[in-house]
Amino acid sequence: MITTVPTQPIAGQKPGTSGLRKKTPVFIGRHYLENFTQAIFDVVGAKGKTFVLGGDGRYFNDRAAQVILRMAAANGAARVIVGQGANLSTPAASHLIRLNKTDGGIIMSASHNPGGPEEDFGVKFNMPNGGPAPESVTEAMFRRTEEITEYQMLEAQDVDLATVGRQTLGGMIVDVVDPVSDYAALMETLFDFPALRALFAGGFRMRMDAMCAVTGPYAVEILENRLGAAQGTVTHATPLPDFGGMHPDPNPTWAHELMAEMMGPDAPDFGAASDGDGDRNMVVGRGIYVSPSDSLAVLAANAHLAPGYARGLAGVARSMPTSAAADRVADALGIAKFETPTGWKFFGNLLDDGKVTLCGEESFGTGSDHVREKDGLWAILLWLNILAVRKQSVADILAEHWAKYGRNYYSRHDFEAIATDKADAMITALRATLPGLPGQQIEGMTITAADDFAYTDPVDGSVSAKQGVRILFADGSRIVMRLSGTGTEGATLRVYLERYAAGPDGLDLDPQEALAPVIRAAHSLARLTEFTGRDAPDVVT
Ligand code: VG1
Ligand code: CO
Repeated sequence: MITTVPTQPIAGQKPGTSGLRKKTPVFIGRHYLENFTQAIFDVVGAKGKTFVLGGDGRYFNDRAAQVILRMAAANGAARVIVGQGANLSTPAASHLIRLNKTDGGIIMSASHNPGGPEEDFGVKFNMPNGGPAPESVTEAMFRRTEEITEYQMLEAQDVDLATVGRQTLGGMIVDVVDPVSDYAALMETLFDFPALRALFAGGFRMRMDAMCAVTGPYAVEILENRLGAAQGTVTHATPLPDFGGMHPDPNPTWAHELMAEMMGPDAPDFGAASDGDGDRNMVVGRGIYVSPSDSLAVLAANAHLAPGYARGLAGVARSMPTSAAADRVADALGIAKFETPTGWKFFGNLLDDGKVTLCGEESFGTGSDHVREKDGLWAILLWLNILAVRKQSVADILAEHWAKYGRNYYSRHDFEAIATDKADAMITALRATLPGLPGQQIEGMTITAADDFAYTDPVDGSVSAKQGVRILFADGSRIVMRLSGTGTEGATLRVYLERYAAGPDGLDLDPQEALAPVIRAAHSLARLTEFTGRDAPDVVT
């Protein structure tokens, strides 16, 4: 029984950096999820196709899955592969899309944003390559939501998503699969599991904070069950619809329990955390935090120590606001390097085309060509593999890295929930000043270039403009400013700060101290307090 339900466009269904994210009550609102889902199927086509479906387990995930399944069946899809309980980490969903050669997948997630009846929800579409839909596709979906008049819905009972196995829904096959097993098998092909088992058997201690989000079952299976890490290594391991009230954003502010333990007297050898949907990671050594930009650089320099990357890397890509630490490694290795706009969708073509093997963002995202999403647990396993081979502490590995390449001091300052008009006014005013900046002196530094980053995809030639304001200095320092595209309330201003120290002296400063002149320059050039009323950031990473 397929019903054609009349509807009308709902304003604002425009996907941002990573899918459509809104407050949960908005998503639960009449026709909201249905309109967007129909727009997805109208753009990519559903008839006879196979999709993957899963989410990060947040509030409304289970209900949304039933709606999407009924709509997929009504739109003529042949088969949907669903993670048990409607759960799949984002990297696991990307893997299932590729493994089963499906026509794409729908991921229900608002990633690192809090979950719950009054918090955030999100939906995004991933392409047959396993990666987030590019801008041309998300734009088409948005346009479709602006003209939609009806959607297709199958009248049927709920599918049993608790039980692994095959069912039918109307004429469509629904395969409920274990969310972990295929992903864990992929990890076994990339990393030296016997060496990692030996590491843990030798007394290596680790803490993994899954933050009550989707990674828990993956981390328990891989770290504790397969690699023999002590029971209880993974904390907050049970995914909860409201993430237990945690803010599942793996940074020093929100993963403060992990940070306290790693900086404390009985710190284990290695600490890690992941986000709501399992694509982000934070890595911490005993007494030392690893900035995501440094993590990407260290992984690039050492990836060949893991079996999956023993042949070396084709190239490395980083998002523009990410520090240039990885570039220095690429140059030393003589491999290609790329600088893309923020968001994993921009890495897809480079990975598909074999131009790069590793990618990373300053926002705790690292990944490789094994899937088409960033992958938190993958990054943690690569670090473990490197630690197992090098038999050094995280602190020693970082110190050696900086001694060899110099150190890109780096920090991101987030100013959250600014009134959108104020944030827009500040960026507009800043843009207007850019042409006059080169040659000017500020805080004893000379500005050499200032622009609004535009990216031409080297594979398909598509152009993405206005991806962030950059101000570059003669000494290699840099300021980047952009507005977040994942928030659901007001505007979040991200200020990215970088300063290079070649060494051998001055490699051990506190990043905030090392960056102090750059921070002052950023505030002054953007007239940040004047426009926003803020003088201190809400979150510093
Ligand atoms: C943020 C990060 C960006 C990341 C995106 C999605 O976007 O800065 O690097 O790709 O989140 O990550 P924005 O537009 O808010 O700066 V996730 O783990 O939220 O899917
Ligand atoms: Co995420």
